[in-house]
Amino acid sequence: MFETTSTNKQDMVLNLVDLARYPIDDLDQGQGAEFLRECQEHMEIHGWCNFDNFIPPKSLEALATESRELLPNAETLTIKRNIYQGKVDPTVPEDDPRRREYVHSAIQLADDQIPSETMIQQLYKSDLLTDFIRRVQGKEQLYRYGDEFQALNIVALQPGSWHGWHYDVNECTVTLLLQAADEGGEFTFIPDSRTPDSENTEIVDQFLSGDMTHAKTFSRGAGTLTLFRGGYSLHGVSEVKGGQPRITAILTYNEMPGVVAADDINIRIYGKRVEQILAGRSLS
Ligand SMILES: O=C(O)CCC(=O)C(=O)O
Ligand SMILES: [Fe+2]
Repeated sequence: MFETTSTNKQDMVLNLVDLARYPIDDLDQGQGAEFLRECQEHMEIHGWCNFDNFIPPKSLEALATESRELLPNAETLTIKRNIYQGKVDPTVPEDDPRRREYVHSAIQLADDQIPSETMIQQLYKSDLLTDFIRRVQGKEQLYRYGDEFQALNIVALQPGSWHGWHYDVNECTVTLLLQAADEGGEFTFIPDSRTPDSENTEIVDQFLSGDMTHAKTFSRGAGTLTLFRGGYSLHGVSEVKGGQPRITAILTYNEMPGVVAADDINIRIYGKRVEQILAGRSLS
């Protein structure tokens, strides 16, 4: 097990990440600076970066076991939403696939269900990791999302489940695959399918009608860290097949500090449990 007591508290990146291959603890000189430059260039050109074995097998096992042990406390959420996770543009025709609601089920731990002493929570809280992501995403400032439910989530998709197509509400989401599906469960996306001002509707419509020509997918083994612009890249996960769930940690970031989601959005995502927490607060 890894030492996480307060007397020996160090950035969890130093315990878990393959720093020989991904020197994110030393990005200002030599190999680290070269690595950062390559990542920035890749992000700029392709709109994503994929780091396989970012968490190498010896530390992944502990991290995956931790999540498997926490997941029995999670609820199964049924999430129904259109790709924008909000109101549909009224100018879009009635039969447009962009109006459709996509439904999926996931076993999901919200941030407040992931104790602060867990390795995954400490990895998320790592300033080295946040700063690496900030620099690859080319941001002046980047903060871990301030929302008490959404900041870090662990999501398990059971065989037969998928993750419906959507844009994230946040621009910047990072995923860490903790347990791969035996088959299927592929992260699938259209890099930069929209900008703050417009959307490539032709490609999006094609994708939603099942034509995957412009979709990007890559095989990701457990331990892979993926950066992309989730708020601007339509994405989801194909159906999980085989005998075991696909487990992923979702790490969210924001350019502004302390941003939180609206209560109704959190109730829509997390259901009754969060509704009760919020109702209890408004009474006191
Ligand atoms: O599990 C994944 O790879 C992606 C999940 C996702 O898109 C999300 O939680 O918003
Ligand atoms: Fe997403």
